[in-house]
Amino acid sequence: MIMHNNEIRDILAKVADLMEIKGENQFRVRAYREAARIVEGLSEQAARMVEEGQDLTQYRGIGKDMADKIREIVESGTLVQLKDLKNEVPVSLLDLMKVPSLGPRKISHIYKKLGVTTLEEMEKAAGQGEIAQLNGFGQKTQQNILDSLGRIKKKGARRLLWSDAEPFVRELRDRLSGIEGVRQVKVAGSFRRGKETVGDLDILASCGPGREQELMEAFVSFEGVKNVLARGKTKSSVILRSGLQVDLRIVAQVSYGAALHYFTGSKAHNIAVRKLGIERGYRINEYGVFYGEKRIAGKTEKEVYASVGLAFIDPELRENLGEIEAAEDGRLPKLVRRSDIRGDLHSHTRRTDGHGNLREMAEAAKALGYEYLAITEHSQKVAMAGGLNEKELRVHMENIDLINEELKGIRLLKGMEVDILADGSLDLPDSVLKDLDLTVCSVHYQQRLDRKKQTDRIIRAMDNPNLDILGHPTARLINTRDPMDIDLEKIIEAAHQRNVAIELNAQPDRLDLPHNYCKMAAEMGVKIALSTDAHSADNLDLMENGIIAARRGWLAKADIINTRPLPQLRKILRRGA
Ligand code: DGT
Ligand code: CA
Ligand code: CA
Ligand code: ZN
Repeated sequence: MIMHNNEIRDILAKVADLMEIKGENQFRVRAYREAARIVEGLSEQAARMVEEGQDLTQYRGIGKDMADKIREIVESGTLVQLKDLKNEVPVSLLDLMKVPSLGPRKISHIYKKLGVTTLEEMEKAAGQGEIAQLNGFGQKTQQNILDSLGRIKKKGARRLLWSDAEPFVRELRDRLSGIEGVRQVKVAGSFRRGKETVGDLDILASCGPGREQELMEAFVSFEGVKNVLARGKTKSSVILRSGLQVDLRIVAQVSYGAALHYFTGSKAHNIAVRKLGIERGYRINEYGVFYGEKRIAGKTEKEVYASVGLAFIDPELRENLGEIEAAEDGRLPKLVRRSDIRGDLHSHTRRTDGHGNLREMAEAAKALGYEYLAITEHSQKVAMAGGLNEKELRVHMENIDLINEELKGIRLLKGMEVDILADGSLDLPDSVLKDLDLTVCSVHYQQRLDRKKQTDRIIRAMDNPNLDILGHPTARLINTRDPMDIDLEKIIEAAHQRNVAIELNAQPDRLDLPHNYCKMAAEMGVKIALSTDAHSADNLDLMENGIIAARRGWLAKADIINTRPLPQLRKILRRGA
């Protein structure tokens, strides 16, 4: 199994973190971080490029040295430099990076002053008030650290983001399908349901008679396997290098549908379906649907559902959150598909914190078959990213006009990601906002206001008719930052009254609006903007990821504004009204 881009990224990022903790030159640290970012965003496999002898320095931000490092990672699975760093800096310090308010510099400071090297020692130091005493820390930071530690402990092991599991799934599926005699290979479990994070992977295979042993043998001996937890005739479990557990089950073809249904879950959904079976006198398990000793269904999932009088339910809906009732009443949504999407409504270029220029972004959007792409740079409040003031925005708008004159078959929309300030006002004057095609308005600062203040702040922002789309509404970062404390139901209601659309941000660690609220919004008639928030041309591909999240949120084509042709989209954005 070749190194995935995400694995290479993790090693580069680890080196950057350890170097920074150690206090090495900022420029060198940044080079590793930049390389990590680029590798993550590549649409091709870096490992394959290395094998084919392609030149990685073709990517801006990867120099000759860094290309050599990446080759070393691909060829040896690690970096000598990483091993050296681990000898110089306690590697347990990297665990402290899970605390959102702690970056490498703060960690280094705490380590040097207090000798703290583990989460436990950190908890002790914070509990005894030692952190607050340090220069530049204070009570508030100390409390944040304690809160985060509590959360980390509660959550236990980190779950892998869906998009980080995806390359492993693709590779395992390809390899297993390629084995002679193998008939079906599907990944079930939370991955198939498109859950934001997955605990482990559950693969189901079927094969011709007598082929089982060969298949199991091939599975447990992949070079990406770190250790084998169990090896049996019909079930084996392994841990991959990345720490991800994978279970492979071989099932008979007559049972394949029943097994796929059972192991896709969720458990709550299975229980509800089984109950419907019991009402009809059926027994439903992973082997099939049985009436007495007679198997009445099980080859396909469709058969299993049909046996209890239901239409096929898309895996993304199987959480027992109303899908059974909807199937009974014949009102399951026709879920949105990738091909329904006609454009992207949130993107950044290198004018602020993105990495492509206007033309590159436009060409990439065109290559995806889009009709339009909104360029939405940050506003002035986000100084770190070089956010634009009114005058700079005017110049940027002119640049977009110029590019639009030359472009064929794709239209750049003049947008802006405008900060929602603490009092609910927008970061740029209406005089310029009204001249844009659309705005995405988001909270980036002061995310810890109390529930009422935060909710009021957002609703006040929506009072401004120049707010078209509420951006990443909860500001959560999956695995690293909790959602803001807000009354989302009230906000969705307010969006409905004001005819504001809400974003479903497709960044893999955002997926914000969360799925249960997508469903709520759609039920209230609030429209969703499904956007990638792309910071590079490659990033526009994250729409695939967004589609899965949208489907988990019960969204149909009609619920999403960027399924509309441009003239209709303009009408929906109130500016067109
Ligand atoms: P994960 O791995 O934590 O992200 O979540 P899942 O949903 O993949 O859960 P997992 O891997 O423990 O099990 C896969 C599926 O197998 C699960 O979604 C439903 C089914 N399953 C597992 N245990 C049970 C059970 O005790 N009862 C029923 N009805 N189904 C089960
Ligand atoms: Ca699983
Ligand atoms: Ca499992
Ligand atoms: Zn943002």
